[in-house]
Amino acid sequence: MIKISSADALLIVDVQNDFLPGGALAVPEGDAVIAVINQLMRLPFGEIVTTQDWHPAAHCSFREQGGPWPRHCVADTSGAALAETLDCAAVSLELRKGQSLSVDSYSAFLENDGVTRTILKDWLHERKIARVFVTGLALDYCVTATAIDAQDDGFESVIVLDACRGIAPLEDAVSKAENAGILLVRSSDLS
Ligand code: VGL
Ligand code: ZN
Repeated sequence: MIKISSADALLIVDVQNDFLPGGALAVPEGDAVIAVINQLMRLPFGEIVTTQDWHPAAHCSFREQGGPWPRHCVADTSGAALAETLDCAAVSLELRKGQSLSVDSYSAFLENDGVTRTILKDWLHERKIARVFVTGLALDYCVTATAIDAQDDGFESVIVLDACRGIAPLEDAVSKAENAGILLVRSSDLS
């Protein structure tokens, strides 16, 4: 068992309509994370953070701009909104990322250029957070990138596997996270 305390933060990555079944970049079973995350939010985390992929309409990651993805999570559209059934009452920070036209940001800490930081590291440090539990979508992109950068930024970093779903098969993301030294747990391990 892992006891959650006020020095722990729950990071809820990109649980947005476009990543749910029927969305523009649907993650298989993406909606299955919502109930698990709602349950996790009852634990005594010091901070709970949601992130949102929040792209301009002509973002570099979109296929029509030569990028790898269909158009998704365009700022201020319903696809970019958080899942309606996600219980956001206890969320203390809503972080939006991927807003620059020419650089994507899978991680909630660091853009894909490897140098541009978001506010998240300082924000968590100011609030005395030592450990982060990362959940959400997609496990093999934004979740793993966020967990690895959290660790690089000096936080203890844990992925809650059953609170995540990925685009590719689970094994690839799991071995990448394990190789990076990230602890993988299940939500039933937390109390
Ligand atoms: C994501 C691909 C493109 C994610 C975001 O949230 O994992 N994946 N943009
Ligand atoms: Zn994106």
